[in-house]
Amino acid sequence: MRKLAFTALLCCLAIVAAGCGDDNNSDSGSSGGGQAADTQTTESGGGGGGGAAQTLKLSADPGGALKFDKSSLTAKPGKVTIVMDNPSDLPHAVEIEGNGVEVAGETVGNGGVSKATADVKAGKYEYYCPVDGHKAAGMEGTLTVQ
Ligand SMILES: [Cu+2]
Repeated sequence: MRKLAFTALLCCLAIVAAGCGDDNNSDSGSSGGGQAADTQTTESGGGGGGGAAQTLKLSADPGGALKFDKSSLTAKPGKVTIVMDNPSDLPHAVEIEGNGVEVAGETVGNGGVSKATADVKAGKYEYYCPVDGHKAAGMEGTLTVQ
């Protein structure tokens, strides 16, 4: 009886662990038929994921100017999340675009946080605020992945 319950518990843990590792290791290298980047890979290996997700901090201009506090960001290939704080009185969001990737975060008001997560490869991407007119006004930057 005891043993059965314990096994069930282990089973749950294994599922949780697999769920975690799942997202991190998308670059399993030369396994042949990789196609779409967003294919859900089910990896059986437990243990710490290789490429940890990266978080890049960004902030909208607190004074209400249509710009971010950084005009360039760098990251390594893999999963990247841009987290943008919005300390201004205008609504803003952050979007990552380039090389077939286009991910927009939520548009948030004062005190809000907009997040955009993308799986990126080496190359240049842009990030910008998708709110009407903001990008054109200069609310944009370059994300370099290398
Ligand atoms: Cu904006």
